Amino acid sequence: MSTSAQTPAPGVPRRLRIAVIGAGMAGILAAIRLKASAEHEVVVFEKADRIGGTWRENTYPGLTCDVPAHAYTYSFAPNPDWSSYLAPGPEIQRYFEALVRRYGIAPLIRFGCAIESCRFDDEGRRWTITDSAGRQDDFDVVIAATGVLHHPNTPVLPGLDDFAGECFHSARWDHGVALDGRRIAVIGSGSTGVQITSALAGRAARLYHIQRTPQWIMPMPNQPYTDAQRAAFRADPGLIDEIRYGDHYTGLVRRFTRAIIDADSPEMLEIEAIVRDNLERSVRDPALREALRPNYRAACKRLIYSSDYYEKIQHPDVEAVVGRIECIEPEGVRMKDGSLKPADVLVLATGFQADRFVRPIKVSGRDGADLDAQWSPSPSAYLGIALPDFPNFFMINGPTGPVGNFSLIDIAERQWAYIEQLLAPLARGECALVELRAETLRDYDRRRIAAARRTIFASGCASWYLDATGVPASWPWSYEEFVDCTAQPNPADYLFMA
Ligand code: NA7
Repeated sequence: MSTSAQTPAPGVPRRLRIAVIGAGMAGILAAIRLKASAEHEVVVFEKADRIGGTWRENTYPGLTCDVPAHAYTYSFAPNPDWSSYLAPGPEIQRYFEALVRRYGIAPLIRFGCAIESCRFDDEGRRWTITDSAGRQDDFDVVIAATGVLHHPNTPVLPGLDDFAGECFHSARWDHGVALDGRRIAVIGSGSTGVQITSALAGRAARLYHIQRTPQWIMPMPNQPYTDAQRAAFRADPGLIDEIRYGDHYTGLVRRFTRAIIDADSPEMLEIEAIVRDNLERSVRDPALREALRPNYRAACKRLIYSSDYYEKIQHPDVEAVVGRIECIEPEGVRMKDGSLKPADVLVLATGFQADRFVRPIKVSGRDGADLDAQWSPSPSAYLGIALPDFPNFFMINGPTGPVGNFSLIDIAERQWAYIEQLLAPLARGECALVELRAETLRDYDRRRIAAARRTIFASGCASWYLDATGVPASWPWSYEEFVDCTAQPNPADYLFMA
């Protein structure tokens, strides 16, 4: 049995060897789909010893997906058992683990296998993948399903190493550290910092939520599903479809994307009114209310959904600390105003290096093209999927795809269905390589950047949406536009090479 990719013969249908990098939500999707088609040989490389990606790595208290659970679910694997409208992180991890079992894809996964490089061999017209142990393997196609927010951002704060207590990043939660009755400082007010603060309020003896920039909070009730509701979902999957495909949720997504792409739209004004009203109604103390009032527009940073943050921040043992940090001292956090926030535990909810897509894997394409160089100063990929100079190399949830407040699973499924169509001519032997035309990406980027500058993300705030040049890197058009663009590849956008 051959385990390496064969040099393709023109016109002869072939079984492709496909490498999928990453066994998170996107990699599992690709593996399930490829296994179901049974057409190709698939190897999934996973650097950890478990599947799950972001849901494996993030285990912090309060972790909840802010997309409704029934929409954050593969279309082909609805889950009647979600415990609540918004699912807790561990439940999502269990969902993926159950699917890996149900679809029998574990045997396809090489765990503990960190890929160091992917090198395209111009002569053999295949990819050589090398892992950190120096093992090499050849493939016809590489699918990078390496995630979006993956590499923790550790802030540069003077004295951080001298902190006398326990300190860890939110995505590296140390479950050996006691929390109850202790003094805890949480740095960062993105979705993560807000969820952690809400979860620890009332548990910590003293909880400081330290925020350089306060955030707008969109109220989002999170009702648990009752046993009767779950039984009804099981009996009638149409009820699940009503949640995920019905007017309520899809209407929200459509209105939200319209708001994002037109900062002066009625939809945007409605969002602003809701979050302003939430702040006014929920925070009693006028001084605290003003401290928590952002000085930029709603949804400029990724909008935070929470039903209880404002309530929890007013808990007697919790203090919102709005301002800049001077340094970390052994006893706690010293603020620029001179105050010390004494802490036993320091949680860095300081986000991720959002432009690290695929890297640190070293990828070299046709004629030695270097991915790092192509992505300097900032990464982009056509529809978040494909690049010129990197034939047969496709991404799921790659740069410039939609990463707004809606289901990345839906986005990944659409991208995968598009990629499958690009694989088809390879499998039929009509060509050996499919590669995006350079002009396709150039034209896309020209239009994308112009549109991105008009989105709410560019309305004057710092956020992980902005690339190194200050341009929002998220899909800048409507959801419907994404659906249209990914429905079918336009052959004119690609080179199909023998
Ligand atoms: P985010 O949304 O990137 O938030 C990171 C937070 O950390 C944000 O409040 C930052 O303040 C703060 N930060 C970062 N560096 C520092 C320093 N040096 N000092 C003080 N504060 C700092 O990350 P999350 O993990 O909350 O959420 C990421 C996504 O995960 C989320 O959007 C969902 O898609 C899921 P800043 O606002 O820059 O002043």
